[in-house]
Amino acid sequence: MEDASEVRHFRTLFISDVHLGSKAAKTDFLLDFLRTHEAETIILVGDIVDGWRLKRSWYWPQPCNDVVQKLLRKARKGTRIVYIPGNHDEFLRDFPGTHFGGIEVAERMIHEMADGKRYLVLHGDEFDVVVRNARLLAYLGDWAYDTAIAINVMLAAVRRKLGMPYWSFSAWAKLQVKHAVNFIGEFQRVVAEEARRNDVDGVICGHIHHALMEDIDGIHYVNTGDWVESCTAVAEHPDGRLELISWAHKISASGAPKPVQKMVPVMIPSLDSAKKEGARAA
Ligand SMILES: [Mn+2]
Repeated sequence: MEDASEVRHFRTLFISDVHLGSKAAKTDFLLDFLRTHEAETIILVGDIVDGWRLKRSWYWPQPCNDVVQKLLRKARKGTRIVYIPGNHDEFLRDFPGTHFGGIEVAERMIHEMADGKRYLVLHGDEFDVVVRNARLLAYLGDWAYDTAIAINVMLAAVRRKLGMPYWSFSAWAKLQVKHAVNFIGEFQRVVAEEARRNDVDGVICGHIHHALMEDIDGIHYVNTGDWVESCTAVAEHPDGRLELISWAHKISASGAPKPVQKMVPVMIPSLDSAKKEGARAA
């Protein structure tokens, strides 16, 4: 039998959508995961800190510090850590190429697996506009696709400068459950298409809180999931093989640390405020 406390060693770990600073963040699960998983490289694939949530009301209990300290300690001990910002921690997008505490910040990156396969790594929020207007853009053609992405990036920057929150898929999905399933499928297709444009074998992203490893039209689509509900991460073995790890399942099976918050079906931390503000928040 495998000992639950045994430390597993990987070449790379990919983690996204932790939403530190929101009450929904499952920090205890993540701390347990970080204690029992080591890697040469850890890539944080966005929405690690929920900056928009923190702007509204400060919620930063000790476990949030513990997660940050744990990551910084790993960096000090020689783990390479790359932080790719998402829409919730987009304040970091003003600092591409910088380092803090040994952690590199990058907007996106190409990661080469041990077996030579190349993966585009990005958070994924830049495709929201394309996904929401998929039908119209398909009708208008390629130029509209590129223009829509460019406009989305520009608008996001303007909104950021004005202190306005970014449009949130999760908040929107909660209110438009019927369209959410289509959105997820369309998101996966659009992200896979972006990988193809970049001439890589696969793509690793987060954002939609749906962990998945699947072949989409010849592109290996990998979504790391989240630490708000599903508690999932993606690990690269020394031979380049990828594994989707679900840590909530492991913990409930071994009866180890109990989560502080009870499991509630909340996709995003800022839903209540999003509702108040008419679904445009976070
Ligand atoms: Mn996101």
